[in-house]
Parts: sequence; structure tokens; C-alpha cells
Amino acid sequence: MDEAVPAACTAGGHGIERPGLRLRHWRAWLTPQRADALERQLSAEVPWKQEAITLYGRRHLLPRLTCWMADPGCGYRYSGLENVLEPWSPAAEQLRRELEALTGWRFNSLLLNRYRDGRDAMGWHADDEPELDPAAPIASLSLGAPRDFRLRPGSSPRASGPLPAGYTPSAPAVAAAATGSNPCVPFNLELAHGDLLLMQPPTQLWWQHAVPRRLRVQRQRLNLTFRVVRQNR
Ligand SMILES: O=C(O)CCC(=O)C(=O)O
Repeated sequence: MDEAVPAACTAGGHGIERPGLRLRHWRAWLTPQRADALERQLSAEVPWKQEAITLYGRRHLLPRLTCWMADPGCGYRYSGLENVLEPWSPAAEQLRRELEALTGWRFNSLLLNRYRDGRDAMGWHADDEPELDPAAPIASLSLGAPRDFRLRPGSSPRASGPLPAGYTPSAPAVAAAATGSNPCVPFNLELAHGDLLLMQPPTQLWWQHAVPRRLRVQRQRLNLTFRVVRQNR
């Protein structure tokens, strides 16, 4: 899978590798001025909605605002929601072009999340829906308040084949016994204003991520994840 990621992906940024995980993190990929302008523009031009999901018969509002933008036919179900697709907004379209130049991938789908303050959050999950192209990276751009982005091993039901060398799944007993030399322990990345994180295959098969609540955070954060959905399946 790895060889499908064009060489452009490896230019710049800081590589983070663990068994089954490949990330590249660009701190301040956008200048503060550009990041400020984009945060303002996206806050105003995106049709943000607070979606609800039903779990065990009870309806729960998601603790964040969201919007999906995608090319026609490139939507997919997420958290059990059949998403309403919006057309690409001007700012999102411009970013898509820049990320295409950086990575060589044509992103055809974008999830935008707006964390209104530190009470808004995202639970543990992997972006491993069958509609997503497993060979493509996910490009995640953050704007606004810095927030913790947590990662932990957690093999997905869609992972098949042998475990990556050195990989230990996050069974509670294993996590408790983890020592400093175990590369498969949960870890944290702070994602700040203008940062770009590229999550490369096979990360979504073997690791989960979350944005936990942080009550001290009073400002909003926007996050944009650019994805490649397989068409005509
Ligand atoms: O807000 C973030 O950094 C993560 C968003 C995320 O996990 C997702 O869009 O699947």
C-alpha cells in the first residue's frame, strides 16, 4: 500500500512512525496570517450543522458542528449518518488544489469539523469506512485553538493479513504493561493553528484517533480532513 503514496508526500514536515502507523506533521504549514483569514472565511462560508445520531434508540447531538463537501457521487456513511453533500466552497476548493500539489492525490471528499470550544470533541475511531480508498492518505488541516490529537493502537475490523512487525493491539492488559520501549503505546500530538497532518496508509487499519474534551479551551477550532472516496463501486 505504501508505494501508492506519491514521493511528493515525503517532502517537508516531520515524519512520525510506529508499527502500523505513518504520519507526517507540518507545524504552521500555513502562515498565521493565511490561517487567520481561512478560519474567518470558513467560519462564515460553510453551512455548519449539528447532526444527531441514534444509539440504542436514543438520539444524541454530536458534540461539534460538521459539514461534508464532495464531488458528486463521493459521499459516504459516517457514524451511521448518510451525509448531505455540499459543493466545495471557494476556500475549501483552493486548499484542495494546494494539497493535491503537495501530495499528488486528488481529494474528492472533505469532512469539516467545528469544535466550538473545549467542550466539543471527537471520540475514538479510525477512518476505515469501506468507501475510502485504503491506498490514499487523509490530509488533516487544523485552524484556531490548539487541541490534543490522541492516537492509540486499535486494530480495525477491516484489517486483514499479518500484524505489522512490532505491533501490539491496545488490550487494557497490554497497555497497563507497556514500558517506555514499547512503540505501540497511546501518544499525543498537539495540532495548532495552520498545522497539516498527513495520515498515510496503513495508519487507519491499525490505529485509532480522538480529540478529547479540554474544558480549559475557550476558543473554537476548525479541522478539515480531505479524503479519497472510491467511486463506482
Ligand atoms: O479534529 C481532528 O483533528 C480529527 C477529526 C477526525 O478525527 C475526523 O475527521 O475523522
